[in-house]
Amino acid sequence: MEVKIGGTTLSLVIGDITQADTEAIVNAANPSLMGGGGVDGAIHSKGGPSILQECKKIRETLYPDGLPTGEAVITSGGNLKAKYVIHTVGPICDGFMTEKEKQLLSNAYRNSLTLAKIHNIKSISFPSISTGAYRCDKKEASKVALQTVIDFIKENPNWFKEIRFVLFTEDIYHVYKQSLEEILNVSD
Ligand code: AR6
Repeated sequence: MEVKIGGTTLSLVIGDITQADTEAIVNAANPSLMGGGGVDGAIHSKGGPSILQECKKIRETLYPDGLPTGEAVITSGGNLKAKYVIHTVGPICDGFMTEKEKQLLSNAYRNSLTLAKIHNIKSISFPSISTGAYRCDKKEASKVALQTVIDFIKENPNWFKEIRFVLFTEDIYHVYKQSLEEILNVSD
């Protein structure tokens, strides 16, 4: 599914984010920035050891206590097609999301987009942050993700050429598609 908002294409696709050909991809990391399972594991394994090296540098300099939830940092993309990886940390939930968890998830998307803009990045792919190991309700997380991205596009018209959600399964793709249709109908 694809919609145009101002000069930006917002697209939803089913796939593996490590294959994405956007300038940047976003990693659903944890505060250690030392890798893990899910998207994080896939990005480090396909991207190669240089990404971890850069993450270690970031821990030594900017964030000795770990990357706080909702914040974002950038490394190169190593062997990936994407030139950059933006690492962010979503909230850990227990199913349905509290207002605080929604705010933290929104911060993770917004801070990733802001960092991309600072680095002159015009196309970016996101996974569905916090809906795997971090167990946030998929429907609620999809609404927060999409609304945050749409608000950013409206505040920064014509900055991004494409913002893409690369969703790993058909199930999560359909959750995002339904949420996007609901958000667009309401705002029409
Ligand atoms: N491409 C796109 N989406 C993927 C891929 C992939 N290659 N692999 C998994 N997903 P998760 P979280 C989907 O657990 O919930 C890690 O261990 C997956 O199906 O990767 O934010 C980190 O180190 C799900 O829909 O991220 C952290 O400790 C979504 O990506 C923790 O997990 C997010 O699942 C972060 O948990």
